[in-house]
Amino acid sequence: MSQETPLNHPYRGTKAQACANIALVKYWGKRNSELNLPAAGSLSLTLDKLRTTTSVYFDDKLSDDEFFLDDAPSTTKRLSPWLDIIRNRAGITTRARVVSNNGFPTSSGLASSASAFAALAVAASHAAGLQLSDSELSVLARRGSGSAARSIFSGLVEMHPGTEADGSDSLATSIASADDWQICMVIAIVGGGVKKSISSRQAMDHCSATSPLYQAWIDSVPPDIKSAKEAIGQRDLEKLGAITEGSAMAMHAAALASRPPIRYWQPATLACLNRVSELREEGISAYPTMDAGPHVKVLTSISESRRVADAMSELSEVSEVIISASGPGASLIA
Ligand code: 2P0
Repeated sequence: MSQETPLNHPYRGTKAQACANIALVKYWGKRNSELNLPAAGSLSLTLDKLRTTTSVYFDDKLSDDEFFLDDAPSTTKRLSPWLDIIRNRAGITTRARVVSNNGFPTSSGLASSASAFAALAVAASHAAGLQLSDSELSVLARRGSGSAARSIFSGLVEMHPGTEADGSDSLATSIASADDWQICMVIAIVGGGVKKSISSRQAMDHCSATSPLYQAWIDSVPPDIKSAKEAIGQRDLEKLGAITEGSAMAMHAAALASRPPIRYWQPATLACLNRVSELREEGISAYPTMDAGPHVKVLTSISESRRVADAMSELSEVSEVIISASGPGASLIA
């Protein structure tokens, strides 16, 4: 059989899946908005339970890209410019039909753009006839969403800010796969997973432009990544947890100091954080983190995760609790 190239067989439909990830050392700020280059590195845990499945089909009959998200037609405003990167690279102009489904609330601080663009990078590149390495997929996913670069990989992952002007070295690498060290995240959803009032993209730009704490936040990232990698090397959950909690609080402190402030916290958020502190006093390894939303995610061990989840479930303001172990990297499924 002759080798398939974008010219002789570009229009297959393909399906991929990717897991969301939660940062233990956060990404919050860009050095270049157009190429979506982060101002600093980050470090994350890919989560088995938060999965996105995406199909991409390049179709000659389409005059525009089409996007269906969780069974409803959705805007292609962010999707089409990103697909143009793939089309340019593959030398095609064909429009695509993209069908994506999340098994968890979208745009509510549960990192749906991370799994979305990671799954899309795998499915769309393959559908366009490109064969890309994981590093190339990570660069491509980053153009859609900074956190998506990390979801290409399993388990514990480092995002490198890179130094090249074109962003070719701004990509993620694996630190320890899900098989190397199984740890767990308990996600307490508060407010029923409602959509957030300000996107992380707008929020981090506003924070970098107005927060007097922004530079201090950026300066805190490299030492946190270094310490987190040492903790991972030593399989030291207590040390990794302390960095996780500190990084989230530093990011939110910078966001809160923006003018006007960016405040994702709800009363239920504080109730969760207080309960996590109590769990620690009871001897449980439980370390909270928060993203661009009111939910609280708790880093813990597999053996202690049920106890942490039960404690979160008992809080009246918590509407749902998800326990997730470390998950796999993005992959083609059809
Ligand atoms: C993170 N977040 O490290 C941080 C912590 C939210 C809080 O990455 O503008 O959707 O698309 O690159 O990846 C969410 O930001 O931002 C995020 P863009 P993204 O997970």
